Amino acid sequence: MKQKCALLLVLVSVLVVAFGCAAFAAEKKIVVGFAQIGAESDWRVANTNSIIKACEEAGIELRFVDGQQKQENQIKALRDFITQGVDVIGFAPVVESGWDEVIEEINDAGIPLILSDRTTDIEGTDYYVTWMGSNFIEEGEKAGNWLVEYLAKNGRDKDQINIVELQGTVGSGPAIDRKKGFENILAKHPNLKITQSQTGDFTRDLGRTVMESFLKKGEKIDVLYAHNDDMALGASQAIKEAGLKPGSDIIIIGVDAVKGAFEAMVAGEMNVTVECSPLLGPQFVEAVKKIVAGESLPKITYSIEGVYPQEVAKDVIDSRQY
Ligand code: GZL
Repeated sequence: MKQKCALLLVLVSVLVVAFGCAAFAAEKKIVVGFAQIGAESDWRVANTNSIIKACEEAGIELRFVDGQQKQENQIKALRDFITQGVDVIGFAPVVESGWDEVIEEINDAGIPLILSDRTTDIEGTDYYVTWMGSNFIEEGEKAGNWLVEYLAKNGRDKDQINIVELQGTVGSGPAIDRKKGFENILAKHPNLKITQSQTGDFTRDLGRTVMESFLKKGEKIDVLYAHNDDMALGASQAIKEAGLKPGSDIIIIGVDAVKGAFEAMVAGEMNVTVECSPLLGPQFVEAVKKIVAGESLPKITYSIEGVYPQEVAKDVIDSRQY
């Protein structure tokens, strides 16, 4: 009899422990490390908010690091995530090069990597599970095509057009490819020339300072092509301070489609913005869940994006989410 009681006790204890572990396993939170570029623009802030909100809603523990636009800060964050043994790493590389060593460490640690927004120049695609973001070459081409159509509509398609360009962060994917895409279009229109080009590092302040230097040269400027709206809006400040009207004396082209660009277009101070969606949070969380569940994912997912010229700004501004 005693033996039967002892056996029963052991059986019950085993069952309690088993259920306890199962319950614990079922409740174990997914832990994600995200190495963000910084908070350099309205786009980036909207991107961060989207990722944080989506992780909160999904009950995912997000360990978020703001790299302050410095590669060394992002590399340190990535190494910390490896040490912490997070389940998944999310990463938006501030520039394309200089990641080989830390990416190898992530791969050696067996932690799945999601590239968000930007990419690296590392060969092949085996080092990450999936990348989500925009086709920056296409965005540059959309900007160029809009300019060609706008000039034709205004009877200026035969004019000699001088363009100044505010580039994004030197060495970043969007800066390299938005320039490439825009120049693909200019190659077909020899009367459209980039006469001055310099980085404004995607920030409003530097956009304004560099535009001041462009204006000080005293050369004719017909168009500003800015790789993001923040630099376009900063540059418009400099244009106004020089006694000129942004949006009419100088055509203003931006990228991102942030709220500030729509406000400027409604005021007649900007002509077009090419959309680049920062709202990657839901997509990012879906990818994390699929990785943890062992499901397969596409290597690349491009955001679906439009072009918003001044004439539609008033009608759509209230529906914009960022
Ligand atoms: C583009 C993103 C760029 C935005 C800028 O996907 O990487 O970085 O265009 C931001 O506003 O700073």
